[in-house]
Amino acid sequence: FRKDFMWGAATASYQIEGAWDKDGKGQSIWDTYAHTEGAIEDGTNGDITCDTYHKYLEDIKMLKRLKATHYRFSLSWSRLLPTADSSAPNAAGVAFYNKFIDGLLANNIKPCVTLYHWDLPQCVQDKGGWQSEDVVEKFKEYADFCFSQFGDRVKLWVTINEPHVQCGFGFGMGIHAPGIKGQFSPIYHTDPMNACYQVSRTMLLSHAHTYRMYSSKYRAKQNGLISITLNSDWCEPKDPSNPDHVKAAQFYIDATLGWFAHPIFKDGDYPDSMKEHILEMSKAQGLKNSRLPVLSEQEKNLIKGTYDFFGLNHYTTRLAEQITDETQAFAIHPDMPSFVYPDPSWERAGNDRLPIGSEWLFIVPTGLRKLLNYISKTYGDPSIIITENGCSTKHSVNNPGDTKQLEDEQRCRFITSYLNEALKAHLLDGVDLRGYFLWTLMDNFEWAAGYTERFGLYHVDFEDPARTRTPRKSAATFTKIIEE
Ligand code: GBH
Repeated sequence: FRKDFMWGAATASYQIEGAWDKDGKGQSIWDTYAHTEGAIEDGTNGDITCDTYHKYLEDIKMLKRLKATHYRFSLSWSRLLPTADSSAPNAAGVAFYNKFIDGLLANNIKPCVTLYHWDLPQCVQDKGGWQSEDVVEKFKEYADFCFSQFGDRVKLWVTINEPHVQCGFGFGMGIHAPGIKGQFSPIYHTDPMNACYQVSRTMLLSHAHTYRMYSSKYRAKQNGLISITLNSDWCEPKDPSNPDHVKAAQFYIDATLGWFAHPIFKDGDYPDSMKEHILEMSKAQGLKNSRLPVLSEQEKNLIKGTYDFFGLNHYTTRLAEQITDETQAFAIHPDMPSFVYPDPSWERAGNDRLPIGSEWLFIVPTGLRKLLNYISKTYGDPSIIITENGCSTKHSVNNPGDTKQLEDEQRCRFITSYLNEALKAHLLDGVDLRGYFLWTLMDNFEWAAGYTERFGLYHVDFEDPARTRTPRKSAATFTKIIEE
């Protein structure tokens, strides 16, 4: 890897901070959602979680011990701007992030800051949230505030984390905050506006306006890099000699990664395959226009090229074939003509006692190399930073047989093998890879799965008021790789 390769771990505000209502913080949609009966698998929430708001010095020590050169974390919008009004900031919130950033830098760890990792202020949600055009100005105002406060020291910015997941889970299936079940969901066909696609547009516009504002107002003085983080599985045709399977695999990548990557990294617009298929599906339902909003020439020009690097979150791989009447029930959503599934021979995240970690996570290191090559070829060889990659175990606090799972052999192998494939992409294939952030520094609130899925290099004891952090074996493995 390059001499200046970024070695880090990643987290997100709602997943680690806690102090959900302390010192003037406003509420976010995740505070609301996690407090909703039945929303979270184990009935928990992020009220306290790792308590990083009070224990941030420990987090910095852990990063130092890891020998991380960088740390990716996100800011809580509602902690900084409780009413989403930048003329009325929360001084305690600003002070917290200042102490945190200064602490990192004092230990020679460079911050990579995500502005938005899914915790929209509830007051913005109450005015329509991502479904309203007004959010674009609000997001820009928030970003402007963050650049003005922290941009003297933060040189690496991510606007939005995984817009695809926010759209699909928050507004389609409704299994993440704000929990709006749209037409996107195979189960609920209640939303004629198709919230999911509307939201993808306001997210693209928020990102693009923010990028351009940084360039015109801050870049010359602060000289940082700014982009977006997109998540993507790798996907292969079940039978590479079958053209339908090839098409299905390509469609899956287009409609997940390409949905945001084509507009930003290619030509300002959604992939043709996606536009054509959604139009066809919309017409079949008797609609005159496509549910996918058409981007104007002006919008396309605004969005195109708004990146300084390609932020990639990658975990797993799927096989694809075209959907049939028998497999329709397993479609991710009604507009998805590809049936995707894992190869049963692939190893699953998990361990001997609980053989399945996250249901969706199959360990396919070669997929990372292929995906990196695909991004490099499709999007004109951008600098790529892997902003997340990691592996989980299932962990039930109510199971007396459960252990801390400190000897996490599988996670050690996961890190080593995925990094090895990333190295091949860099050395053998010439992909411009700039950094790797492991998800995640310590066990934390895993969204709808609560505390049942653990991705941490450090175990966190959520029953202990001190939230004691204990390094797993994988922490030492990661450090050894960084050192060598
Ligand atoms: C990341 O998303 C998030 O950025 C991070 O906050 C999170 O903690 C981390 O992953 C680990 O999950 O439940 O079968 O419907 C990764 C992308 C997309 C992966 C949704 C899991 C759920 C599949 N995620 N997917 S399923």
